[in-house]
Amino acid sequence: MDRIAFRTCPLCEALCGLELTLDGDDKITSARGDVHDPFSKGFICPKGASLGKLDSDPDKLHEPLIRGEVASWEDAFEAVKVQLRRVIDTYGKNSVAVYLGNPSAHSLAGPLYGSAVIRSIGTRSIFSASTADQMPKHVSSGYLFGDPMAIPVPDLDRTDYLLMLGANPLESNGSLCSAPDFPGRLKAIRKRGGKVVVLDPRRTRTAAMADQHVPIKPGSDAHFLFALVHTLFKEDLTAIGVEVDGLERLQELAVDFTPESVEHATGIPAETTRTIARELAAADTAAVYGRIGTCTQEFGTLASWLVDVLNILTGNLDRPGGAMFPKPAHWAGKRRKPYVTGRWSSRVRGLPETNGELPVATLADEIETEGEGQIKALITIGGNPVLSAPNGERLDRLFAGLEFMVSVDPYLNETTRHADVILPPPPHSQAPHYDLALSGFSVRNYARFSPAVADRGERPSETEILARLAIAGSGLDAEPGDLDELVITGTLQKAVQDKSSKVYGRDPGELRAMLGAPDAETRLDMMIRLGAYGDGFTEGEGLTLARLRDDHPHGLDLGALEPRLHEVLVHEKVQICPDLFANDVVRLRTSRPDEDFVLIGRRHLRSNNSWMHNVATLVSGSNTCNLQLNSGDAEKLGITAGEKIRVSSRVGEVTAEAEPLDTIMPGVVSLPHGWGHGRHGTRTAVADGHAGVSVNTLTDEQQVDPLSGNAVFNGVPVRITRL
Ligand SMILES: Nc1nc2c(c(=O)[nH]1)N[C@H]1C(S)=C(S)[C@@H](COP(=O)(O)OP(=O)(O)OC[C@H]3O[C@@H](n4cnc5c(=O)[nH]c(N)nc54)[C@H](O)[C@@H]3O)O[C@H]1N2
Ligand SMILES: Nc1nc2c(c(=O)[nH]1)N[C@H]1C(S)=C(S)[C@@H](COP(=O)(O)OP(=O)(O)OC[C@H]3O[C@@H](n4cnc5c(=O)[nH]c(N)nc54)[C@H](O)[C@@H]3O)O[C@H]1N2
Ligand code: SF4
Ligand SMILES: [Mo]
Repeated sequence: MDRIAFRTCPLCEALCGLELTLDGDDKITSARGDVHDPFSKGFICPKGASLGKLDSDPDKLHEPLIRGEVASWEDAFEAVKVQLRRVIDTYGKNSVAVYLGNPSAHSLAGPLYGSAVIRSIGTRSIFSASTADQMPKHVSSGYLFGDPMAIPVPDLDRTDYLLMLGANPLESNGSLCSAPDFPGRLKAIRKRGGKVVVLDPRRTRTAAMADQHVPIKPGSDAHFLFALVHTLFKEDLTAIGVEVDGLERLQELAVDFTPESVEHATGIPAETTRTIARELAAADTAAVYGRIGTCTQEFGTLASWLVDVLNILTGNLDRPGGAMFPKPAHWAGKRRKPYVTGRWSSRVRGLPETNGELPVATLADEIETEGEGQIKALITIGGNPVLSAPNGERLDRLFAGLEFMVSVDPYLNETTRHADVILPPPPHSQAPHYDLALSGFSVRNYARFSPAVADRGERPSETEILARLAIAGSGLDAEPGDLDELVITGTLQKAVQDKSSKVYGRDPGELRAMLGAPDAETRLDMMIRLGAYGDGFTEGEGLTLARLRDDHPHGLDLGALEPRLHEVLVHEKVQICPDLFANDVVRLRTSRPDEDFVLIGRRHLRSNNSWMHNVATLVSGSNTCNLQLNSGDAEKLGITAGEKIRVSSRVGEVTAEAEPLDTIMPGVVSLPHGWGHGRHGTRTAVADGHAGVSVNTLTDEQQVDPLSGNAVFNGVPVRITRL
């Protein structure tokens, strides 16, 4: 008998509700948009629609592998324990590295247990996809507001003017801005008479649907944004609505960034820049939004910072229609200590720690360079750095020589083929969902809890796998429930002593008695009850996990975003011009030599980073790994469509088919990331038939944004040659 079940789509940041049909064997036979979800209202994309195929992909692992052989869970965890302890005892804690990949931000397990894995080992060798992604934005918010997680999102549904840089939500469905049906929300801005302006080296589908597309040279956003700041000051167009420190210094820094002075760097005519500054200031409400194009570049932190500087200068920070701070259901109060980076540095290159982690761009150095603290073992959780990190080929070589590697991953892929032990989590149908990471960045306040829609039988959940991994790392004899109990009692004890908490002064034992058995869902229940909309353990009004689950199976709309800077601001005032950033402006001023060609990335609607190319319906048609280049450049070089072209950089070379287009700037070429399949020892039959090449064979791990340590994927110098 078929049945219907509902859950949040876990595949990207858009948080769409899904209506799933399951057959008598609990297999998902169809996935549609959940029309009753108050946030996504039935929106779905081709990836969400493929959840069933992804769930039941025959190449997925169901049981652990120890050196390629199927093993019992017990043996696998025992092997992990023995090997981790051996490496720690021989070489010390920092010799074990942890890499947390993108899906671990989309699961319940990653946010709840990732840190337990790290802490149980006590290692500082912590890496994640964040330093290949949004770390500049965390650093920017950390210094502006004191909290790296206080990232303002554009109030898409109410803004009159959206200035968007380095984002292509028509393909990506949005990032650091969870907005199901992002394309529809953009269209609505225009429909209500607003304006959308997109800065991108390519005329993407997003740029094409906007009112205005301004082509910008890769890596030059900070120049352009500074020229906007300059113009606002020069023409007396500022209208600051929040208290700030550092305004004079900012104004001084902006003095010589005239629109004319940045023309060469950005490729943008001075008049265009001036007009945008004036429009931004004149709009009733406006939001500036920068995403991955502005982060994964040499000046990622400066660009991310200037985005919010503009929101502040135009009076649009923290007001409806501007850039606002979401309030997720699990939000339990302001951060205490103001954020800093560089509390320690990486061993080999001296790169600063950010958010407690080190740049993935230096993972290879830390494995290769001998000495105390050299990485000898690696744990990957939902990550594929061989394809996703800069100079992935170097990691590929080095992973092969590690003394021990364990991966929590459903696939035997480019990265996990090096693992001694693979621990596969159950498919999405068998996992519950609550978006701890992304509901903090959504354009409406919204909460949804989805219980698992199918039974996983004897198989451990991902939360249990990570808990067991943490226990293995600690060397202690414990059960996952012991770990949860520790977290629960610790959290409650802190909460009752916190004056701003709903449970201040209460008896922690009494609160504990109101919760269930120690597990992931009980922890979530605790967070929601302590959270912004929670019942505060009163059993009166307010949210609990059970209420969210039973009364709101399609999700709960908690309203439009409201001004709340005072709730998140850790500093006394917004620090509009932090020293760390001001000092980096020197680097921005020293112009780079012009390169003949620079490489940028791109995303395709039916891909998702490196790991969804094994679903046949997603890898067909236009979802291909072509080298896009400007038609004029192609003509000059005599390159024709479909011709094989060699692309080389300081670190490597690949061969890809040319796709000349008039929608990409001259001097810019583009390859999507996440390809380069078909390697020996993987089990991804469909992906192997659509292998493509890895753009990260070309990207240079020695280039980073120095303030955040973030990888540079855009503006990579390359040479193009005909074969
Ligand atoms: N379909 C699909 N959706 C995804 C993903 C996916 O792989 N596929 N990945 C998910 C993840 S992990 C993330 S982080 C988000 C990212 O979401 P987005 O930030 O929207 O990412 P992209 O679609 O890559 O858009 C980045 C745009 O920046 C442009 N760009 C490149 N360099 C520069 C530059 O120097 N300046 C400016 N102004 N623009 C530049 C590129 O041409 C590109 O159009 O997407 C998520 N959603
Ligand atoms: N050149 C270039 N490189 C990039 C980017 C770019 O724009 N250009 N984008 C960067 C960005 S934004 C990101 S986020 C990173 C992503 O980088 P990573 O996170 O390293 O890579 P993914 O491709 O997302 O790999 C996800 C892995 O998780 C596994 N997985 C899938 N679902 C689950 C699950 O539920 N649980 C667990 N445990 N594992 C699961 C998959 O099998 C796969 O091995 O790539 C970065 N790399
Ligand atoms: S847009 Fe993202 S969340 Fe929505 S269905 Fe597609 S992959 Fe899932
Ligand atoms: Mo990402």
